[in-house]
Amino acid sequence: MRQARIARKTAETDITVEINLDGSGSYDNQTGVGFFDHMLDQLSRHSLIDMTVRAKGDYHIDDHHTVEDVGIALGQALAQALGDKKGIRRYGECHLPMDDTQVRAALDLSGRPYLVWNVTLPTPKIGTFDTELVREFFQALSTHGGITLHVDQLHGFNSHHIAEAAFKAVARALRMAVETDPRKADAIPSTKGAL
Ligand SMILES: [Mn+2]
Repeated sequence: MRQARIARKTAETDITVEINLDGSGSYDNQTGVGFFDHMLDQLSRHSLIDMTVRAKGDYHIDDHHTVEDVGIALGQALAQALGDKKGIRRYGECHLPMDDTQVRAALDLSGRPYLVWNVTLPTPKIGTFDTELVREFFQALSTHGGITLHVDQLHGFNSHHIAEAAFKAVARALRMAVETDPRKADAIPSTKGAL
């Protein structure tokens, strides 16, 4: 069963994450940060990874620790659920249009964290949400999931659309990468024999 549960408690945040890679995109995400819940819902819905996230954070400071630490826990959950990565496609990509915006995501479940982030959110806030936290989330996801992740904004001028297109593009790319390749379901997809 490609599932994982991560509980992570620090002086700043208290987080639990449950995922099922072979899900149907059902979700129940409650982080105390409304826009971030909306983004996590997109991540689940468009990756078809079932996702339950509960987070309590030090919101009296700001939302930074909560968003970053959910990224850490979700990355850890992905790595754990993938296990030895036998049979997966490994690579995923997507060009995701959303009205004025197009974002491209390309990723490799390589075990080698690397984030390339060519995304410019034109406003500092989306509602009460700090737009710089979008990058913080994907940095944490990449680092703790062992994901080489490239996200490029091809165009777009609306911050909500750009952020949402980034989450949806990564979701679609993840869906592709975690899927089983029926032509090679019994092998780890690397000539090194390990990922
Ligand atoms: Mn939206």
